[in-house]
Amino acid sequence: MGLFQIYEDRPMGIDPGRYGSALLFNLPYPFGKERTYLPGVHLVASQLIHSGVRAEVCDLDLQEMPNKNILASYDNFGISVIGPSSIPCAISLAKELYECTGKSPAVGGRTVEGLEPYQFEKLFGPAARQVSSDEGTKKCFNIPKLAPRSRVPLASSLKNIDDSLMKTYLEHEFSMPTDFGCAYSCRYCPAENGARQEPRTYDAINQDVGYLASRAKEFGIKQLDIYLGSLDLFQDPAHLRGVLSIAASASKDVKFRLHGLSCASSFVDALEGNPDLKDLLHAAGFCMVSFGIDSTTREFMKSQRKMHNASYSDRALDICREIAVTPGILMLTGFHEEQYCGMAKDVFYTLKKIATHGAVARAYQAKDFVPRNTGWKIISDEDYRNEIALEARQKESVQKEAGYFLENWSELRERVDRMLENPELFRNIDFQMLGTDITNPNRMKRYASNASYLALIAAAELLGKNMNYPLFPQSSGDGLIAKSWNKAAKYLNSKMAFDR
Ligand code: B12
Repeated sequence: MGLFQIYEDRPMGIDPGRYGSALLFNLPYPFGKERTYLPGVHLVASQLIHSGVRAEVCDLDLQEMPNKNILASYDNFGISVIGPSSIPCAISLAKELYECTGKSPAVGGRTVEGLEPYQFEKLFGPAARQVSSDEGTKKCFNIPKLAPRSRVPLASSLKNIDDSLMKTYLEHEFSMPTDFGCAYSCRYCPAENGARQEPRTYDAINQDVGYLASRAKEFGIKQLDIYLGSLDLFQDPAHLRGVLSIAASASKDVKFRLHGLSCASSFVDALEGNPDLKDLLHAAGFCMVSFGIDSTTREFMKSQRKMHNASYSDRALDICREIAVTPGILMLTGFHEEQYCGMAKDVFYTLKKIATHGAVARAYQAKDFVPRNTGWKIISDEDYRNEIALEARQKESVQKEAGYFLENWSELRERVDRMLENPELFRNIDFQMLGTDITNPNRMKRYASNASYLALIAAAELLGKNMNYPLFPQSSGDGLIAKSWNKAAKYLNSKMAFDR
């Protein structure tokens, strides 16, 4: 049966292939080991399919690069970049595709959206086209309309995956979007934020859950481990209720283990305002929620525009204990404004909650500036910097939030330029990476934040409650010591578990 006979909800009502063909690439894990994770770029492929492009996905983690003849049969190429650490690999793939086919691939994803056009040009040259919006996608793939991301089922693209690969994906954790964006705008966050969440339609979610459950049944897989890819899962309790109901009714065929991320305040408000949610969470197989706690210091949370405070964090963890859902504590250390005692407090807080609430530690090393966050934009975009400088003169809160970047932008710009000169250094702004002089210019604070990051991971590991592992940075030097260090770092990084 053809794809479009099953999925009648064809937003555009267009013949598949009317606008040619495209091959989209999922980049391999950037730190030298194989990763099995259903690529998120299937969502873009589904959008293109529903817009009339015959789109397919090549997962370079698990599949070979197609040969020249196969590549030549596609009209267009796309590359999705999930994080800054994948930039070096995206550049070499774009160049390879361009040299092999003469076609410059479209490169998109949240990281790429955060690069200024001059930065993209410097990194990719003429070998690639930057995609920063739906308009850009339409232009690159020559389509008059793009099917909306919230309406397309992932299943439209998943159906093109061969059976053995599909089985492998379903045997591992994978992500499924439930909504897009986030109403809050935490200062360091590089995600899509600052506007109301856009829910995915129940129809699209229903089709996906049904499809995934039926494939799992066919392969004899009893349980699906799904990361509900929302930036704040409990922000819209009514929508979440709908999502959970779909999972609960499909769980006759296959057991679900669902988990997701939430702001502590959204979680508390949702659970206290909707007491029925607890039973629905259990019926759907929801077992873990991670909170972006990030700090225990009030001043710091305010300067980051975090919505929760210490009492929300405590209450969220208490509720988890009451309803028997495992809490994950995302703890970022190493922001420029953090104080030494604050770092120590964060480590103790996490360890205490491991002991009292069965929490799991998810430690990260903060990066003040990454493509798409406020810090990066102030450093890189002069007009934006001037706008913020004007606001900062009028409002004390803006001065508190942005002052560091406004005062130090030229020193920080030199660091960004170093990354543009040597793209390998983009690996150093991965959130698992130990801080370096690029990311943490203050030497003493860098040592302290690296020490607290490692201490938290080591202690949580000993308690059997650790989820993340550290990565070792690349040196920008070219002497013998730097080269040997880079080799050793690459080896160690390939032994670390990848970020989930
Ligand atoms: C699932 C997920 C993962 C999975 C990725 C699995 C995979 N291979 O696909 C895992 C768990 C492995 C992961 C890891 C990381 N992730 Co992640 N992840 C997500 C999550 C939840 C969903 C991303 C997704 O697949 N969406 C589906 C895609 C297609 O949609 P989208 O990203 O919104 O993209 C839209 C547009 O950008 C555009 N688009 C995207 N790609 C392309 C490509 C082309 C050609 C075109 C035309 C358009 C286009 O179309 C989409 C809209 O329709 C988001 C949070 C969120 N809810 O958005 C974070 C997110 C993308 N992750 C993020 C980060 C930072 C990471 C890490 C780098 C963390 C770290 N250690 O530092 C790691 C490492 C990744 C790596 N380098 O390999 C950041 C990215 C921020 C940024 N500006 O760079 C996000 C936004 C989370 C956040 N709050 O900051 N992640």
